[in-house]
Amino acid sequence: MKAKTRNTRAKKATKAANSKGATREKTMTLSKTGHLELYRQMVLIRRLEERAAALYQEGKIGGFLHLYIGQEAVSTGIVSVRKPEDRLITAYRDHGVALNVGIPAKQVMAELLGKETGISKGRGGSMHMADVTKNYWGGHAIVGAHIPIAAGMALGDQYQGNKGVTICMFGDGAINIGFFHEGLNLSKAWKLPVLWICENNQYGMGTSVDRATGMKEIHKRADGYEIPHSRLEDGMDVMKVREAAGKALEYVRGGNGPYFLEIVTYRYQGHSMGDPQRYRTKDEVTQWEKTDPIGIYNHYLTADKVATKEDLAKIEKEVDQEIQEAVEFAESSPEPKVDTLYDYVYSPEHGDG
Ligand SMILES: Cc1ncc(C[n+]2csc(CCOP(=O)(O)OP(=O)(O)O)c2C)c(N)n1
Ligand SMILES: [Mg+2]
Repeated sequence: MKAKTRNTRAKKATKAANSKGATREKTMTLSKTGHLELYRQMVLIRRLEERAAALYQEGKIGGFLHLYIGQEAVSTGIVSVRKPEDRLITAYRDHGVALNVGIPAKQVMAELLGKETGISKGRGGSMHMADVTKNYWGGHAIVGAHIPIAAGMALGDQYQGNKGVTICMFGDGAINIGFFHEGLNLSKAWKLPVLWICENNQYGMGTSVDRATGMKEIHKRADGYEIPHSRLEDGMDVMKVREAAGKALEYVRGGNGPYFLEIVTYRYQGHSMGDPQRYRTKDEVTQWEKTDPIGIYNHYLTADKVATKEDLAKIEKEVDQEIQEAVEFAESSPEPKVDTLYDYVYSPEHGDG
């Protein structure tokens, strides 16, 4: 991806919103520092992934690489209302969440390059980033398979009387998988403290939600389990995500059992690298680019006089520097040694030694 395309998407959205004089209802209050931090995280995700895409083209990243570009407001808004005791688990489009929870960019980048210094010591790659010290339980490649794991973690917390709740994020493609129904059913039957979040980015690989799912509004699936639910139409606005996730978390924290939140969003890049994207039109992508989460947030922050253009430009510059350092760190880091192949692998044959 060329540097030119990367900046224009966000800038176009800002410009369009500026010229329309777009306004919005102020939702939750947040300090200037808080707003700038959310902006920084979204820019960090985007810039890291843009560099990752380029490194992939150079053959420095192997395997799968699923980019989160376009969806930054979702994970950023959710993580901003999460408490440290809340467990978080997601699917394979996980770089955004990894950065939001505070895994340093250099460890994320090193993991993408399969280096020993990566957050999963180079064994996980793009789809398997986790850091249990941050209560972040990964990064899961099998569609929907982490849903019962989330139910299990919530059961563990309930059993032990812990106060945290479990936040489980998954894509629209996970809702027709058996795991989904098993997990949701048990969460209701056992009144588990879990927040189910479906990131509806309109596609599961090359299949649109309309073609794969009979029900138009995914959140209504939760009715089948008598789990309360809602849908956020504008998942491109980080403050709206923050508000919706905040309310849903309050419900779950109140000991009321599970809640289901659908967040509508869009991914600008293909499913993984090398996706010819024949399943959608350029026009459709352009329409969604008008609400680019970074561009729109940039507009609101300056229009509402929360931040100046200079404040935001300074953040972007700092992020560019951070990404540059992350790339240098990752490229100069060692590969895992071959004789450590069985380390961190549970196998009765090899024991745990
Ligand atoms: C059980 C299972 N079946 C099929 C696949 C292949 N697969 C990988 S991603 C994907 C689509 C998932 O779409 P969605 O849940 O909407 O996530 P998104 O890619 O949109 O973030 C599929 C079918 C898989 N990884 N696991
Ligand atoms: Mg999807």
